[in-house]
This record gives sequence, structure tokens and C-alpha cells, in this order.
Amino acid sequence: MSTVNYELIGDIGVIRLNNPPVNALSHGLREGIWGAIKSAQEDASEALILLCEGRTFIAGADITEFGKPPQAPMLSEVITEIENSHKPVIAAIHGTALGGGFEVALACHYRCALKSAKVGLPEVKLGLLPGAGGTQRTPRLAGVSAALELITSGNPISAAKAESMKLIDRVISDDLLKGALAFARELINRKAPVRRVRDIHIDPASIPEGLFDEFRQRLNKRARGQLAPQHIVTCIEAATQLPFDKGLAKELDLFIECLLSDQSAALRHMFFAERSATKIKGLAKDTPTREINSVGIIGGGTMGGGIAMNFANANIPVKLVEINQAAIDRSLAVIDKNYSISMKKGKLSEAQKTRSLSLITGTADYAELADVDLVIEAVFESMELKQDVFARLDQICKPGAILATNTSYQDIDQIAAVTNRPEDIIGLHFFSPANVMKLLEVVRGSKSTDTVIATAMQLAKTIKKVPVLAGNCYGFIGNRMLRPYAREAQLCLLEGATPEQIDTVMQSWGMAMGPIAVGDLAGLDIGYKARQGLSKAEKGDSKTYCIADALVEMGRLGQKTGAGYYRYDSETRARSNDPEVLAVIKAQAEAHGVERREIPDEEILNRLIFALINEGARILEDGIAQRPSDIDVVYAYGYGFPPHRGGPMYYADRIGLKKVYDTICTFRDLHGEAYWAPSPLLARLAQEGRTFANWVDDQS
Ligand code: 3H9
Repeated sequence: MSTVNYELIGDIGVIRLNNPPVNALSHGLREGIWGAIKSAQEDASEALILLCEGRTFIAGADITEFGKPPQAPMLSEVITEIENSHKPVIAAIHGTALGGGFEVALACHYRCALKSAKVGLPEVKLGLLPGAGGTQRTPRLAGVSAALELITSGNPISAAKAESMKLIDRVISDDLLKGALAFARELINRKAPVRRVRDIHIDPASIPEGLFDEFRQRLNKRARGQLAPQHIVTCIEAATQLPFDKGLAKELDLFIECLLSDQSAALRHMFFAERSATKIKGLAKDTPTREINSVGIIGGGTMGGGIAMNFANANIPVKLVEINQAAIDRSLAVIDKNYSISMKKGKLSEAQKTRSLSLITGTADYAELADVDLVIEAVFESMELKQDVFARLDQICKPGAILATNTSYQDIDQIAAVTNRPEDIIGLHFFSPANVMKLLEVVRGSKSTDTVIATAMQLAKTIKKVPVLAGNCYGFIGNRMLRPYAREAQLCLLEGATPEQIDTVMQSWGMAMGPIAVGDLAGLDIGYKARQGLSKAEKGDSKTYCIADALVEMGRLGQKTGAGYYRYDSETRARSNDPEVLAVIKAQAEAHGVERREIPDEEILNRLIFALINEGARILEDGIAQRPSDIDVVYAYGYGFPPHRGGPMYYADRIGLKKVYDTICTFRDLHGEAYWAPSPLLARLAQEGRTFANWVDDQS
């Protein structure tokens, strides 16, 4: 079948698009639509329907074409052709009409959609704005406030919601073609006019005073440092002030500026990185998977409870194992509270909460796990304890059950070794809060089978996580890289920076939180307790933890005790600097013979980020991550790395590996080989003038 087909059904012309997998508006499709609309003007049709084959309506411009020389007809020309049609054109939507795809629908004179369909303008997530009239037509139909929210969030909405916002005219319950034909017939019978959205006038008096400025300020907080959201506001404002064509011209100018920006390049990298992370090298596409219809979780603490919620939300029943009824009750109460918070935020209905809660049951009896398809252990980070849990599970669970550990850093093989089924053991490392954070590190043990890995990757999709495969080493990908990052933060403190300086530098650069504030949030006692079990040699250089230890010994465990590196207001949780902490830092610096100095912001940034990059390169050398972009996904989805900077490895490529290497060598000369020996891979690529991205090509 060709990309665009045309068929006359009675006096209705049906234009069918077929460009798998998602009907992206590649050159061939644009040309086909343009031609079909043009030639249909001359035939016997009274109305035209634009409809897609396959799993979805048009999902947007073809992102792979960005950055390549443009080929006519441009999307804007296709859209003008549709809108200029003298016969009514009806978009018939199923799946997702996104970005340029929804802009095509907005240029049609009428829109109908299957009940299950979604529409939206997600360009902002790619650092772009709708560049084919979306910012001009949406406010004309839905109003300015609704358009601001829809386009700056980028989140799709249901067909029903779109209908209530006047973005869709008719919702169809079952057969889309049948429904669209009936809708077209109705329009023909009542001689419905060719209704062009561009002709709708926005009354400036209908716009609340100060709306745009207020929205810009909100975005300064919500999307700090990002270009596209601010430009979207400007475009929508232009729609209220300028004639349609001038508004379109403004939109195009700002779209091009976004398209050429580093931010959009980084976000487009993240889009493809997330998708390639799901592909496992050496794993056949038809690798069999196991069905996961029931799950057991060992440990109902913050982590176990959060993990349970993921499965319940996906309609998979969960048995939560705790030591006794009191612990079960505590755990279920926390889960209930978390669902209530989501309900208050409008993210969940009462009925959804009730259904999810009914799927989570507590038990103190391991024997109840005999029939589950998957068990996830989420107990305290002690190898002895974990081995004990797995030995018990091995006795109880049915053959073929997958046994997973949620450990953040322990050796998967050592855990698997206590079972008689090491091939069924895997790491499923969730991130806290587990019901919110999108990342799932899938950790491959040396004996984990392809089927177990493929099942875990598929399962991640079911529970709406972004999976990344990691090899088995201390801390896997994410936490292994976090160590040198946290180490540098501690050393900067000792050498002269304040907690606030470090956090401000990192947050202004785009990290969701600074590393010192993260420590307070997680609780300083966690690292402290973990260190208690280690020998002096295992603990390493005391300069990297002496401040944290001193604070814990003063009872300052972080936010939960109202004080850690900062002091926290008991009601608002607002943080403030504390001279007592500065005194601790100074005392520790003196005790370790470190002379404090003023540390430039740039040095802090480079020491922290380049430490991540250097360890990332070692992770690639060791084969712990499959590809550099997987590391980027881990950092963006699990550690608050700003997606508009594209993840640490992409960022390194962007600024140049030679620069990264040279700076690391300078740090090595100043601070010593122990922490700053450059990774051999980084050194080689820098010398060859290459990037991590093109190193990948050698590997495949
Ligand atoms: C835009 O429209 C700009 C305009 O305003 C102005 C222009 C002038 N292009 O996600 P999946 C590929 S910007 C090219 O796994 P799902 C994807 O890489 C665009 N390729 O499926 C993958 O390839 P592979 C605005 C695309 O069912 C395969 O399709 N639109 C595109 O989980 C399957 O994708 C968007 O931002 C594309 N636009 O989810 C929508 N989209 O198999 C982006 C997908 O080789 N797309 N591919 O890895 C999506 O959000 C999801 O793909 C969608 C399907 C929800 C549609």
C-alpha cells in the first residue's frame, strides 16, 4: 500500500494515510496529503475525510528529518492547502494526534475522534513549539488560558476533554470510519460551511489582565531556564494581538529559533535515547517472555510500598510481605495516604484509588507467595538479610517465578548464588519515591536468562517506567556514578564552599536539586549506617564523609529531624543556612589539614559534572551500560539531570571531549590520581577528536 490512498465512498472522499509506525509527517506523507487534497477539489466528492491506517493518527512531524535540508511541500503549505479546501475536510482521529498531526487536524474544518483517542501538542517536550499553526489555532478554539496550559505542558488530553474544550466536534464510540462517514453525511445534508479556525477572532477583552506575565513567571519556576515554554507564551500572546498570518509568521520565527537551539537538540536526543534504551543488544526481537499477572513484594517500607503502587495501578495484584500485622497496617496506611495525596492533586479518582487499594493485600506469611509470577525484595541493604530472603523464596516460589532484588548497589550474583535458580534472578532497581520516579534499572546477573531480561523490559512498559539495562557492579550505572559526584560535593565543602553555594550552582545549572539538599532529603543516617559496617579501608578517604558523620553524631539527620546541612522550618519545610554547620565544616577542614579558599562556581560545576562523565566513561569501558545514551536516560529520569542538557554523556559530547579530558587532567594535577585519573576511553576519544555518540557506531 502506498503512503496516501484516496477512495470515493459515494460522494465522500476518504484520504487514508499509511506511514508506519506512527504516521509521522515525513516528506512522502506531506506530498501525498497535499496532492490528495488538491486533486479532490476537482472530483465529485462533497466532503473529505482524513484518516490514518495503523495504530495511530499522525503523531507529529518526522523528528528524524529535523536538522536535514527541508523538502517541499513544507508542513505549513500542506496545512494551508487543507484549510483552503472549498469542500469541508474532516479529520477522523484514533490513537494519538500529536504535534504536527494535531495541527493538521486543527486545519481541517471539522474533527471527530474515537473515544479512546488522545490529542495534544507535545513539542515543548522536544524543546520546540508547535510550528504549523498550533499556537494560533488552539487559542482561537479553546480560549487563551486553556491553550497556554495545553501547549506549555505538552501533555495529551482525552477525546472527551478535547470535545469539552471545543478542539473536537464529535466523539465516536466504535467504528471510526463508519462514524466519520455518518458525521460527513450530516454535514453535507445540512450544508455545513467550510469552517476555518483562522477566521475566529479572539476578543482581547476576554483575556484577564496580566495573564501572560503571570504565566511567564509560573514557567520560570516550572521550566527554569527553558526557551520553548517562554516562546510558546509569546506566540499565544501574538495570536491575541496580530492578524492570523502575522501570528503564524511570528510562530515560525520562534519555532526555527527553538529548532536550532542546543536545548531542543538535547531533548530530541533524549527522545531517541529513551527508545533505544529499550533495545537489548544480542536479544532477539522474538525472545519469549513470561506473563506477570501477580506480584509479591518483600518489605513494605517506603520503597516496597511505592513499588506495590506501580503494579496495582497497572491492575496487577500485589501481596506485600511484612514481619507482623502492625507492620502490614503501617505499610497499607502509608499507601492509602499516598493515593489520597494523588487524589487531592486531581491525578486520581476515588474509584481508581479504591480499585488500586483493593489489589494490594498484606501478609506476614511467605508461603502466600507460592503462586506469584514475580517477587521483588525491598528489604534493608544488608547482603546477609537479602541472601536469607532469597534462600526462603527459592524454597517457596513456583518454578518459573522471577525473583528480583531492588538493591541499590549490592552484587546480584552473590544474591543469586544462594538459590538453585540463578537464571531467574535479576535486579529491578526502582528510584524513590517509587510510585513517582520513572526510571527502572534492570540489572542483569551473570546467569539471568534472555527471557527474564525481556520480561523485565516489557514489564517496565506495563507499569509505565523507563527501563535501562545495567550490568552487575557496585551501584550499577546510576549509583556508581553518584559516588564521585557526591565525593566532589563533599570535598568542595571542605575546601571552602558552603552548602548553599554548591546547591545554588547545581540548581541554577538545571539539576532538579543540589547534592547537599538531596542528602538532607534522603537522610544522612542512611550513609552513616552503611559506613558503620565497613572497615576503615572500605570506607575510603574520611574527607569524603567526615562532615556528614559529624552532623549525624549531632543528631542532624536531615529534613526528618528538622536539621542536617541546613535547618528546616517545622511547618513550611523552608530551609535556611545554619552557622553551626559552617562551624562543623571549618572544624573538619582544620582536622584534615585542608586550607579553605573561595571556590569559583565554575569549578564546583565542573568538578561535579566531570566526575560523573569520567565514571560514565568507565562504565562504558566495563560494559556496564550498553551505550552512552542509556547513561543519559538514567541520569535524566533517576537523578534530576536537566533533560534539556541531554544527560552527562551527551553534554560531554556537546562541550567537546577534549575540553572535558583537559579539565580532568588539570584536576588530576591539582587533586591527585586517586580521584581524577582520566578514563582510558575518554582519553582515547579526546585524542582522536571523537564523541561518545560516534564511538557507539564502532560497537554495533
Ligand atoms: C512536531 O510535530 C513539530 C510541528 O509542530 C511543526 C513542524 C514544522 N518522528 O514511542 P514509540 C518512532 S514535533 C519520527 O516507541 P509508542 C520512535 O522513535 C513532533 N519517529 O511508540 C519509534 O521508533 P523505533 C511532535 C517517531 O506506541 C517508533 O516510532 N510529536 C516519531 O510507545 C515507535 O515509537 C511528538 O513529539 C516522530 N514524531 O508511542 C510525538 N514518533 O521503533 C512523539 C515516534 O525505531 N511520539 N517515532 O524506536 C510519541 O510520543 C510516541 O511515539 C507515540 C507512540 C505516543 C506516538
